[in-house]
Amino acid sequence: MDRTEIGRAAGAPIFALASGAGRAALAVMRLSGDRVDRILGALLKRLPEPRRASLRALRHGGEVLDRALVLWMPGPASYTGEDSAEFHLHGGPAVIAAVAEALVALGARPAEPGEFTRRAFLNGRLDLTAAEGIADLIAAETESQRRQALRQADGGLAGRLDEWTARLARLLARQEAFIEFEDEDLPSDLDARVAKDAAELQEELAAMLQEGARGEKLRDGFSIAILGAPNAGKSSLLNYLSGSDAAIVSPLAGTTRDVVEVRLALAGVPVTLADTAGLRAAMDEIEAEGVRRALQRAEQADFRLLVFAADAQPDEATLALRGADTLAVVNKSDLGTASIDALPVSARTGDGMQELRQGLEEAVAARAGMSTQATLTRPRHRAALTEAVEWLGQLPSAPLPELRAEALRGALSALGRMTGRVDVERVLDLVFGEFCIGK
Ligand SMILES: Nc1nc2c(ncn2[C@@H]2O[C@H](COP(=O)(O)OP(=O)(O)OP(=O)(O)O)[C@@H](O)[C@H]2O)c(=O)[nH]1
Ligand SMILES: [Mg+2]
Repeated sequence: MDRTEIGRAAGAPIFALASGAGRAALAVMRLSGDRVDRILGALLKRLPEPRRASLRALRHGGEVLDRALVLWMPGPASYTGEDSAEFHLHGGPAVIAAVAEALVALGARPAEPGEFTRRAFLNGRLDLTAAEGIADLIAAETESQRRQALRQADGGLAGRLDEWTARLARLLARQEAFIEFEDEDLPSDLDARVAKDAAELQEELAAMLQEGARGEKLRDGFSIAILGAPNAGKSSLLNYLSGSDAAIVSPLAGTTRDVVEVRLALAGVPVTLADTAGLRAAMDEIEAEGVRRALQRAEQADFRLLVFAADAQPDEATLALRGADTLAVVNKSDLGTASIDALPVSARTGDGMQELRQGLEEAVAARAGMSTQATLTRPRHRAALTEAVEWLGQLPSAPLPELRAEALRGALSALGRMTGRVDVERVLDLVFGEFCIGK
């Protein structure tokens, strides 16, 4: 859709309950768009002082609907950039319904999901990555998620992207100058310098792609599958680690059939820990399906905890899963010593469990979590950045200066898509600024 088109349609007054549904002490109703001043005027008789909380009676149809704290925030210095207002109502459903009805009668309509933030973006109040940061902040479950989301909402990612965009734009400016003023006395190595700087930039972007995997995992959560022979104590370990009774434990081999999941935080990252059916030649169809699901989980998980038992020979099926992204333990260390080199633990006595938890935390921390700088958090970012890196990768082999400029332009617009700001004007400013063309 055309940006200006949405922008124009965005002016209609919208409202929504900003607080959760259900009975609560307070309910926050939010209103934004043109004519908000008139709607407020109709409900309150006169507008309150801007940006000051005032306790006012909301009146409609000759009746007082509620006595509420009212905030009047004229645009453009509001969240959406439009004229906005907030009512802190009493939180009963009837109050909310009455105020909503009055707002509709006065010409506002219920907002669609994300519509306030969408308007904020269209009005230049925030970029796309900051908008995503706000969504992530609302969904954040752990401290690290909250920090990452807040950093992104505050423009941390956009800031890094802006820096690269500016550097790319300067490169493009130099490349364009080289094309335009080839006959004039520009430094002769200009073209080569552009190529060298572009290669440096490409390396930095590629490094961000690498570290971005951590940010994405922190946002989406990390998955660990517990695998091993029947009776090795997988379910006991899951219960111990999660401090719950989520999985059934029994001395019968083949107890667990379904995948049993628990959620816990390790190293500040939300982790899904999955207990699976013991790996063996199944006794019946149901168990066979359980083993199939266990192996599928082993493949999908970000990390695997392999469980052997001190009182049994290591089994081939579990041994076969050893490799990268795995940690092996020998459970039931209270019953004997291991015949395999792996961390001894006991779900019964708790021996080695602290080391196990630490090992898992380290594994998670190495693969997911906060980066020192704002980083990628979504597949959308990864796709755009990958494209930018690919464009820059084409530069060294591009035979003509025009094609090199084309590659730089491609990289610029890929980066611009991430923030939603493809700022051609600024690129032109740089072109004309840096070279004092016409001097
Ligand atoms: N002595 C001892 N027994 C344990 C330990 N951990 C688990 N067990 C016992 O081993 C048996 C099997 O434990 P589970 O946790 O059900 O084993 P599992 O690997 O989930 O087994 P399946 O679901 O059948 O694949 C139970 O009787 C547990 O009480 C341990 O550290 N020491
Ligand atoms: Mg089990």
